[in-house]
Amino acid sequence: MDVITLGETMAMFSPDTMGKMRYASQYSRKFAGAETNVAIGLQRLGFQTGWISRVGDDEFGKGLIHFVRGEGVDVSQVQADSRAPTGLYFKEIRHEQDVYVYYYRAGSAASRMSADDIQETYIAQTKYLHITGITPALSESCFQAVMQALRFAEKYRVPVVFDPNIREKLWDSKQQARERLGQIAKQADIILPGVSEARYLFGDASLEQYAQRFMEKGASTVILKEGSKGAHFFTKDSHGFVPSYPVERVVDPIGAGDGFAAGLIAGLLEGLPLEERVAKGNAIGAIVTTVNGDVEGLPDADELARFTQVKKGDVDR
Ligand code: KDG
Repeated sequence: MDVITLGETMAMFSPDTMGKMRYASQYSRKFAGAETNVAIGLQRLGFQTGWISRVGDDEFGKGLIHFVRGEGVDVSQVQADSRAPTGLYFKEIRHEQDVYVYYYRAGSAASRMSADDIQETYIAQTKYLHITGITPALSESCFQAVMQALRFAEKYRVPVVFDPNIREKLWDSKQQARERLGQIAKQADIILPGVSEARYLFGDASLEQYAQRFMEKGASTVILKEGSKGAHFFTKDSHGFVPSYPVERVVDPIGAGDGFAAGLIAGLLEGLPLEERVAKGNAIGAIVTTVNGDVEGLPDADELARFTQVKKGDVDR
């Protein structure tokens, strides 16, 4: 397996019209979750991924597993839990730059994941473990599941890619978020926070200081993302900035960070230099924003190559 990830995927309801949610009467049902967004992004680029989770033993859970399996992700470590429902989430697109999410996921099947759900042999055979800061925020047992996966990763020297993905709505307090995300960061090799997330964790400081704080915890590479502008990278002996690709129209920005993570990890697996990995992340993040849905825009290798060539002016449209 190239990459294993663990977390919650939900039935997602995207309004068919823009504006306040109270007026939205028609929705398109999709499926989304940061971790499977990354796994699906990698599958589309030709990599092998696996996902650890729980879904409700209900119609949404069944549909969700079909969908993720259909994208080629290994779902052998996903359990159907008859004691809790599949989580839901609704989007409110007031306009393309002003998008809100509402969760109906408290007590969901995925929030009942625990350390016992993590199989040592499954983690032992992967090239990378991908962790987001969403999973540990779901419940105490989910936090323990993440810590167990990290212990196995350490035992088998599996490098960890950590995206803090801070969801304030899911944490009990800022202090809890800071402590727990800090604990996870200590086990991570590559950390991908947004600049605003670094500020949330460490307060006001320079980009160099944020990178330094993460590296003091043990990370070898820190990528500080600045949305549509691009991303800054830092290692012990290098740093730089890779601008993103402008897009004509942002349709739905949610999922861009997961697209970035998929591109960056793909670049790692391909052995690309760091700058090119970041550029690949930027490109996929940009493409994702042009399509409605969190995974619908994730490109395959040909689409990705065409996007970057068009942006460089190398081909006609
Ligand atoms: O990163 C996109 C995710 O936010 C979305 O797919 C849903 O996993 C999700 C979450 O917890 O917000």
